[in-house]
Amino acid sequence: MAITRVPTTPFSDQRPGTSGLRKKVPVFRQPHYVENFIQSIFGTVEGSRGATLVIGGDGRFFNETVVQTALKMAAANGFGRVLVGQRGLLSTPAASCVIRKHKAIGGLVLSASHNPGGPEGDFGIKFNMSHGGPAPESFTEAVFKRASAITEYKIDDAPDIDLDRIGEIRIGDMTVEVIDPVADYVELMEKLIDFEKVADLFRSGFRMRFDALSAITGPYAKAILEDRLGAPAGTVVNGEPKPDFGGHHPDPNPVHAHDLMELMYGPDAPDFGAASDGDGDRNMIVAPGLFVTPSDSLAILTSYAHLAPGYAEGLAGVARSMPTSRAADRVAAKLGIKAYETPTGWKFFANLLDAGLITLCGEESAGTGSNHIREKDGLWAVLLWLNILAVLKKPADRIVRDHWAGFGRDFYTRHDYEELETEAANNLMASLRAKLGSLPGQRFGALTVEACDDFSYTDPVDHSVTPKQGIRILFKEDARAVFRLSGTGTSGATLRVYLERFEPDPTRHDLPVAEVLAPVIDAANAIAEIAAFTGRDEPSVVT
Ligand code: G16
Repeated sequence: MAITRVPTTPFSDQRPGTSGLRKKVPVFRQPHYVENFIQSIFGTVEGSRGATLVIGGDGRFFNETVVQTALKMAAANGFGRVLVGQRGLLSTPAASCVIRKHKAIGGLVLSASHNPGGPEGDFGIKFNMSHGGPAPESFTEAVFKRASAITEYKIDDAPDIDLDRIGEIRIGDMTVEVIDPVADYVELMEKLIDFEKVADLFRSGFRMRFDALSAITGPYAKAILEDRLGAPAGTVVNGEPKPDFGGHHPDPNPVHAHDLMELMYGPDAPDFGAASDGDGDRNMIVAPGLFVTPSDSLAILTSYAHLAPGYAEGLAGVARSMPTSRAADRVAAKLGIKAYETPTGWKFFANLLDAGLITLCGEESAGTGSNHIREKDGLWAVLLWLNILAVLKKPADRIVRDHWAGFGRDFYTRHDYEELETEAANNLMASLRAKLGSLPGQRFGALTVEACDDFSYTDPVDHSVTPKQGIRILFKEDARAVFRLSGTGTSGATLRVYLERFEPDPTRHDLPVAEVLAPVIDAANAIAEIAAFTGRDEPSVVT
């Protein structure tokens, strides 16, 4: 077997976004497209000669093809050993866990997360560092620079390997170990969560539904919930990962996980409902008759994490992305721990976790995690909830309402305007930025602007500055609107508008979300002139 140097020319669109390079499958299928990007990553990784690399993905269409290519390129680029999930599978949190446990130099994670799959769907490639988390912007920019000037890539001309069989095989001088994608992850969960208490909960007749949306978490959820914790067979639904997610849009929110919502709001709702996304890092929590916003979920987990063995000593601090509601900050204040506010993107949590400044972190986009890995972790969040439910012995909806009664409720919604003309979206943001100086003091309907800015983040650990991370508008009436453009979309631009209002009065906590937020929505629409810039009267998705 020989190493081939293949001449190539750059593609101009290989700049990674919020979470790696995400594009439509046909874009990735262009000749040399995948190879160029992987070569640019391998060229950027320092110390790769002889090192261990992890490779795996969420099983979406094109996953195995890219795994085979990546293996041959890893061999040609001098890696010593690759750990690859059986059938090329590894959930994103499991990849992070495997990288850390086996002290790998990093990992290639193949996923477009919650975006739809299939031949016309989305695909993605990202690199995670040795701490198990997504590469920082300094790394991804270096990858982009290389990709923009690439002239050749290296690949071993070995045949495809058998990814079905667990065990070792060689490609050139490199060892490939096909591993059970679930085992290391289960072992880690056992250390953090009181499996005995959760098993007792299921023995007592507790009923739950976990909807894996035909994506990667199915095998993990079955192994843990049904096989280890004794939940009845059938607790996990849509548990077989499919290349097109069975036509599901694997985004665990009330819109896309509608079957789960219907069940949980119906007459025979089980005690607890949960879902995860395409690559297993997101989670959705639903109590009977009550969707728990990711922002509230982070706050509640922050309140009660100490009930699980992994967090029995308490939390060092908590972090949330800027557009996430401030619910967790209120809990942090009560606990006497520090709360951090980061830009959108899991990578910003890594420094805080590595420095021991925080133990938990989370985002409004259905991501919650802790210092156990350096990715958000959907199933872990569900297990921590189960641990808390098992100890508190209170219904999930009661826990949420008690939380609101104690801390106040942050009414929250997000409006997404998808597939906008990129220029129109950029113009809207530019116009908003230009207005910032004149907004304070202005009244929009029932609300008055108190302050506004374009969020800029200074990392408390390495002091790097990340500017322009979203426009924040604070209203005097304890409400907030945030505007930013998504960094994970694959066609056109997506405008995200995050809307929230704090309500301390418990007698108002059961008001409909739409009613409480109507003045904030009106003010946000007026300030950003959304209809004028985009031609849209309604958002495409409301969560
Ligand atoms: C990724 C990032 C998250 C971010 C989310 C949405 O999640 O890891 O930190 O909140 O994208 O980003 P955007 O608003 O830019 O689309 P995932 O689950 O897609 O990897």
